[in-house]
Amino acid sequence: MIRMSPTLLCGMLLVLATGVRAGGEPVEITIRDYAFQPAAITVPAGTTVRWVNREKRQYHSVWFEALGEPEPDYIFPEESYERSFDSPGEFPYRCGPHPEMRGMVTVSE
Ligand SMILES: [Cu+2]
Repeated sequence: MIRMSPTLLCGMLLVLATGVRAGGEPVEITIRDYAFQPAAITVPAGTTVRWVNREKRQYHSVWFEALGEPEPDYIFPEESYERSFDSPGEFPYRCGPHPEMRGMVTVSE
């Protein structure tokens, strides 16, 4: 039986409750039923976000069109796309093939 201090335990629970902090594992967004889930997230600067396609068959893309970038490759079921956010701001994105699929990443200080 491993004993843990209450402080350590609280810290671990906080991490579980708030998601992964900057510099840790990527924060994950699920793509399913033609939607980004959750569609809006707020992360601290320096966070990597990973979108994972959990559809059975449908491909999608994660396109930060407003940044003037070309659409990236489609991600097929069980594939993923990652992007790091180093500067604070609001970063809207959409799916290329499905313009009604939209999301927002808000990066805090
Ligand atoms: Cu799509």
